[in-house]
Amino acid sequence: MSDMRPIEQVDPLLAGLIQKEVDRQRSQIHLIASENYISMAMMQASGSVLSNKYSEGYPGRRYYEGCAIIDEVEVLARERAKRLFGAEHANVQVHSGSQANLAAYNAVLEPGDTILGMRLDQGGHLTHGSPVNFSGKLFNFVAYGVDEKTEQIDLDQVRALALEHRPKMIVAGYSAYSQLIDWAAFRRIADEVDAIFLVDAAHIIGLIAGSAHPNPTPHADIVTATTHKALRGPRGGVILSREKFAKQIDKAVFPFAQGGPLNNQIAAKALCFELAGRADFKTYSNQIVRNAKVLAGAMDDEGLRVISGGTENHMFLVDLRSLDPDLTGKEASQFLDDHGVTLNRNAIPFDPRSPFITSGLRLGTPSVTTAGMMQEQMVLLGKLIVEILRKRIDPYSVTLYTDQIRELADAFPAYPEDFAGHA
Ligand code: DSN
Repeated sequence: MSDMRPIEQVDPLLAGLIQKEVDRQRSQIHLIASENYISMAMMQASGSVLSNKYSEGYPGRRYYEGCAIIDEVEVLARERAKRLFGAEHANVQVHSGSQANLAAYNAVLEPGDTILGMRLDQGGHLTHGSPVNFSGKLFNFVAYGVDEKTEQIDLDQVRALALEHRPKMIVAGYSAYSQLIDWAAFRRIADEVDAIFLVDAAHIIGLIAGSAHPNPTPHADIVTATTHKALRGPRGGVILSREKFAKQIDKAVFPFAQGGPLNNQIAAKALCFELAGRADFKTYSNQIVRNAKVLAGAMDDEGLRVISGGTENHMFLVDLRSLDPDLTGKEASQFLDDHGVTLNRNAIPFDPRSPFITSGLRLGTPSVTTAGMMQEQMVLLGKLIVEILRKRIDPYSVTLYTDQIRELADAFPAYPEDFAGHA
């Protein structure tokens, strides 16, 4: 029989590290826009015996025996994803967002083909053409950006670049952009140049599930996403597509990009799509957006400039130079992490500083909303963050503000006090 002793007995060193991470997650306020807290049921699905099974192939067409139940789990996940987003096809085997993009590009393009995508330093993602990533090495990326004045996507520029370069694919959907995206306008541009329209919805997929953001699925040929951000599921990816691309997408995931699927994660995705279709998830995702708006407004009121004038989704960027021309994203994010608030530095549009230093911070509200914080807490949090940064060389003031941060974290913990950090 398998060893059924708890991890605390089998490997106290590792169990101790997991416990330390729970303590960190409980004691800090988390504003990293791509993170969230998973539930006990999600941990149980993700940590289940489904991890034991190899099942290369797809339901009904496997290379291993004993896959009948695994087939049911994968079909359940696929059907729930299709219903949730109104998609014709869903691939739930893809391990991550980056691999979703790797598979999706290779499903419908040839190496060397031109793709039009957003610049990484203005909100795009590593897989949208970075020269150090497979995307930039395998494909010829042409980049669009935001307008310098509005800091919002300039659709005229997107159209002009599309007409000039005739890309085979146009990519929309970003990692650091806080405005709504006009899916129909992108579709029109893609149709004009006969390009495939791919939406990378990794960041906003949870909002889409809860109807807090317009759904790109009716407009896009392919939608790639992750399941662990605002969607509050396990770490993993999903690809939604039109039926006509289904076979190509599936082949590009397995056998092109991956081997055996992570069946435990697929089970957790099935749970995630079920939960995200329930009424309380709609309330949750709308609250994420409300919290982001209030947090951005509170920081703006304190004199910290919010990029593009505000947010319509779960995140926003701030320009630290509006507080202090010498303050960098690196210094600010490290200082805040040391004083109870975890977030990430982020390049802002037309940032003169390097991506490792930056002039901005990115803030997102999925985690604090899961913890139960509402508008009232966002007003306080926004004010405290700005004050901590403004008074960072005054230890007495910083201590007063940090005490309030700690009180807020204690009042809205990520997990119960006695939780060991695993199912
Ligand atoms: N690393 C994720 C993010 O923070 O946006 C995207 O892959």
